[in-house]
Amino acid sequence: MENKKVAVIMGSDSDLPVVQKAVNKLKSFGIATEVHVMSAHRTPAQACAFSANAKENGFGVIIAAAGKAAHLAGVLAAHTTLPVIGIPIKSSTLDGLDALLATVQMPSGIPVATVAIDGAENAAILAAQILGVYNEDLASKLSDMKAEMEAKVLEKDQKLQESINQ
Ligand code: C2R
Repeated sequence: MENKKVAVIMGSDSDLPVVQKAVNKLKSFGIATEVHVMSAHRTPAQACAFSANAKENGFGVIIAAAGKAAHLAGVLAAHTTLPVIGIPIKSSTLDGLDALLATVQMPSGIPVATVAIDGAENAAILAAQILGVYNEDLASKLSDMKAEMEAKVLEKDQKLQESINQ
């Protein structure tokens, strides 16, 4: 089966400092990634066309990051059958709660898998897990990542026990 790409779309270049973490994580898994600024509000025609053609252009998952009145992920999801993962960005006086609710509260029929406010790394891991269903190499990288995480926590616990029992 051909390796699918992940599209990372952000509503503004001001979102990049957060979105970069998703891009870095996807790269660490060796996933081919395209990154764009597109907006459901400011470039609606481009955003809709990108999403409508994404499957045929070799993408397997779309990640959409936006702050404030974050309609981007929902609008992209409306134009494709690919899974869409939304990252609500903390970019306003409302600390990202506005973007969280706009992203997560999708009407029935058009799901957006929403991660935490600024949860870019988890968006990348979730995208990798989706692609990993049909990609054993990727699934094994994800298993390695979990094993590494487990080893780190066990080491921290070990150190904690040593300092507490001194
Ligand atoms: P600017 O910094 O460019 O003013 O953008 C962006 O994601 C950004 O967080 C401020 C915020 O507006 C968001 N934005 C959206 C959409 N387009 C841009 N929520 C959209 O289409 O949903």
